[in-house]
Amino acid sequence: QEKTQILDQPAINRALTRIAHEIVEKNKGVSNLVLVGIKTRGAPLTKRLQEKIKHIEGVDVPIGELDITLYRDDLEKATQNAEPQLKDKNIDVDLTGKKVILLDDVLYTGRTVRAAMDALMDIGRPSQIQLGVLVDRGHRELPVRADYVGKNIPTSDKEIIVVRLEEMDEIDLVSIYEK
Ligand code: 3GP
Ligand code: 5GP
Ligand code: MG
Repeated sequence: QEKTQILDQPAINRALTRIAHEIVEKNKGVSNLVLVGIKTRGAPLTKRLQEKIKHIEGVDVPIGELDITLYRDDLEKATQNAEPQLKDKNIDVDLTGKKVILLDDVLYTGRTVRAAMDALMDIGRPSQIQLGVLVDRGHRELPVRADYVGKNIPTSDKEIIVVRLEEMDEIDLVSIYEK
């Protein structure tokens, strides 16, 4: 049941433009950066940021993607017994010595990001890992924080954030739903 629209298309676009500038500023340029999106909706966000950074700096920052999904050893078990883990990866660049910026649509418990960081460290040895998300909905269960945040949306555990992106959902819209 839809409650409130939080970000419309212009607002999402402005947030991503700001984050692109923040990435360039914090890293004093874009040398040695790699953008890695967490599927599914982290991937289109990564492409959009790559385009925006190209506008600012004139450089195509390399991108990759990780597919992190919930793993259940017993499908009958409740989701609270499931832990996200790496299902697939598509990263052509050597990550050793690179500054990797992980990107996802929503940050919640932090467990997906933890699994993504494990996967990155298995692939290579990045000099640094940073994190960017479109929405931080709170409720962290691990000491994870984002370096770049589109919008902080404090949620109750009965609410979920629905992120729709044009590339897959025909519309750009972030809203809060009551479960
Ligand atoms: P997305 O990354 O494409 O947005 O986590 C798998 C999908 O389920 C995500 O797809 C996300 O949108 C959606 N989702 C909605 N609410 C939740 C939630 O509370 N936890 C998780 N893990 N995923 C959620
Ligand atoms: P975490 O592992 O931090 O609990 O959850 C992060 C992952 O789950 C993200 O990939 C995100 O897509 C998804 N997720 C968690 N909560 C929500 C939510 O409220 N809305 C959406 N769209 N995705 C969520
Ligand atoms: Mg996601």
